[in-house]
Amino acid sequence: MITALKFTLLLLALAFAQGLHYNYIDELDKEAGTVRAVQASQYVSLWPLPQKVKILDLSFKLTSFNIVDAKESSAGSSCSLLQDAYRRYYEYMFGIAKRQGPRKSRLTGPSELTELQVWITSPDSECDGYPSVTSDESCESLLFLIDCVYFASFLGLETFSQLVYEDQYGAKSINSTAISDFPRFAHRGILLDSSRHFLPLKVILANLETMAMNKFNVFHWHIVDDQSFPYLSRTFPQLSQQGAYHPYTHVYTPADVKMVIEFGRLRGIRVVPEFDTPGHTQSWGKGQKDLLTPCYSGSKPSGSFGPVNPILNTTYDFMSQFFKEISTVFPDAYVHLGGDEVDFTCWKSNPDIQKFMDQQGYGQDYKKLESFYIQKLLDIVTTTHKGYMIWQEVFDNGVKLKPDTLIHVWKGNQEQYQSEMANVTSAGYKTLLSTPWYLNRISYGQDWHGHYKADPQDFNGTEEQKKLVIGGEACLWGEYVDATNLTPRLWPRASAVAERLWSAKDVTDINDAFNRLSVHRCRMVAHCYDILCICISFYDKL
Ligand code: CP6
Repeated sequence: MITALKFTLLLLALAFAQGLHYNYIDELDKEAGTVRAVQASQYVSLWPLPQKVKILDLSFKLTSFNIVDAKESSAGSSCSLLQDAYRRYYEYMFGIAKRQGPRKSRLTGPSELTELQVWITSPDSECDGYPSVTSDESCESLLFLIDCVYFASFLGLETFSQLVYEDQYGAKSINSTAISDFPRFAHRGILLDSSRHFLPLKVILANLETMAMNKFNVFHWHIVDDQSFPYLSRTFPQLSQQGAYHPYTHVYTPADVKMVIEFGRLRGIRVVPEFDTPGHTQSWGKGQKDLLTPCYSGSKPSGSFGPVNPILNTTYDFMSQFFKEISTVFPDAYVHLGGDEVDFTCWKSNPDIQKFMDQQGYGQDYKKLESFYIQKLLDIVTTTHKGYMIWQEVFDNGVKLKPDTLIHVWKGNQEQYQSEMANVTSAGYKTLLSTPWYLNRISYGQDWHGHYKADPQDFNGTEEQKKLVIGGEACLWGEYVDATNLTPRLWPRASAVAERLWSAKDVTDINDAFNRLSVHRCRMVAHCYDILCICISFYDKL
């Protein structure tokens, strides 16, 4: 449905004849795949690098510049998704201060450019949709015409804005450019962890803004974990009441969650929440009696608790209600169900669990008990009509999975994760990679080189297997990260991952990447102040 919405950005070069446009795209086609932005112009700092770029030494000044709907467009002023994007990118390129009332277009000289027209050729109603893993993100552009599909409009505008530079007199300018662009992988995510440290809403929004600058399209929200439960559930408010660091200030209310989702949608970014069970659930136990397994010390309960208790019916009643709520609050087609790092010590100590193990004939194989739980959970989530993502252990433990399950690889060294990718894809599952992109790990120097070099399709497997790799995620776990150090730890390091997941496989020149990334970093730093403005004004509106 969404892919049907054709989105055309048409930048009118008033002084230029049509003929030039066509010659230009022909030339790009002839050189298919061989054109690289860096060869073309000293002004180019595109990041991530588009698939094909041609930049001529022919520049235009942006004079009395406007981004407007084309007359022919079917989605016009009522499409707030687009209007918001025009406003944002205008302010981003020219600053908020200059925006004082409507600017009049006027006829200009031969090397001036006044309008970016946005032309949509399918129904306006699709402006209300959400991005999905199947959204078409490709864009074609020639000279000053950019032709994208719906959610790709942001990507086209982002690329356009990166092409704008100041000439030697300080005038905003752009060179004649032809671009043919599409992502190498459909799933390009960032994981943020709001449980180990609470992340204020504006930090999350600012991060979504920076993600958009890097063409990331999935925000994996690891929202709760052992340490705290900041998600305010309408069905089970006691979970955050008891489990958050603070019941009012350190929670995400339904309005907050809506805002994150909408802020992402306006940038073509999906929000995939993770509710990780049966491990990593200490904070859940505070507000939900009997959810966790009581651990024993000898024959007596020790007073501490382990993973979710898999042997009680009440556990599954709770999970049914809880995930029913989640499926309505989060519009994305996927939810991440975790399933990693389950510690069996507590289960082993509990006599009721031991009895259950005997009854089921599991012997001492606690992986079977874990699978028993996960299988029931997956059935519950299936009834909510969501697809699911899970960490690799769930696959490793042989849990029966729906064919469209996404398996998230995070463990091991290079050799181990490559063989895991081979195993997962040879079993026919789609997969995404995070192991080389644990950005919470830091070391002295330019450690982005390692992130940049890792390639999610580098493993022994057939072409069919490689196609099952749908992308990857950079993970910023929160044990040592809060609002004060999040931005410099994540950016520009995550940008390396962004280019690996967007650009062609052979874009591997580290020196060239360094030159472009240096400029891109400046752009992100410069935008930082504006990001806060944008986020705060957005925040105040609601
Ligand atoms: N929390 C959860 C974590 C981690 C995982 N799951 C983790 C493990 C190893 C490293 C970093 C983070 N903190 N819930 C693993 C998926 Cl190095």
